[in-house]
Amino acid sequence: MRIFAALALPNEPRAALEAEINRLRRKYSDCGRWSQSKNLHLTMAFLGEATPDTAKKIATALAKVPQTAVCWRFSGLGVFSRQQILWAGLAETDRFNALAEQVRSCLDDMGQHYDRKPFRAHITLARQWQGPQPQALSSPLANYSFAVSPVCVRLYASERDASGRICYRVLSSY
Ligand code: 2AM
Repeated sequence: MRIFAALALPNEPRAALEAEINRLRRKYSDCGRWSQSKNLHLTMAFLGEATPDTAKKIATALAKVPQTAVCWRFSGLGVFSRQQILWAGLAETDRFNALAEQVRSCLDDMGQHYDRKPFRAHITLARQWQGPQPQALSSPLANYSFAVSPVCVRLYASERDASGRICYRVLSSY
């Protein structure tokens, strides 16, 4: 299976992103493939193919990452042009960077390979993005503020449902 470690979103920021996706979709419906609300997450490390046994070991190791709390304030929208991804950025990146470093060093300690691309705290809103660049997309996201909440790191498997749509199955959370 294809696995990755990610943060699940608390309800309020998830609802804000869902509203933002719906708002953008009304204007740019054909410009990309929009994320489903239930799939929204913040990837900490993408591990790729792994056996169920390895996934279990990784889940056990990740459970040792100290618990912390973060503020899910958004900075606005961004685009990774090469990957054609429209994303929402997090404002308080230090906390997320530190957490990604802990998750990644935990994987390093167990000799587990993962995608080494530098971490950038973002949540994918649409893939195959053909729409405007972010400067042209004004967004209310940066105006919202949410309470600080405990993070929930999860190990997910990326799968396809019966109709071929991507869905993410939680393998573990702590
Ligand atoms: P994203 O973080 O930009 O959304 C499952 O595929 C998740 O892992 C997605 O959220 C995806 O992109 C992220 N991811 C990071 N590196 C990846 C890679 N090399 N291949 C596939 N997905 C990757």
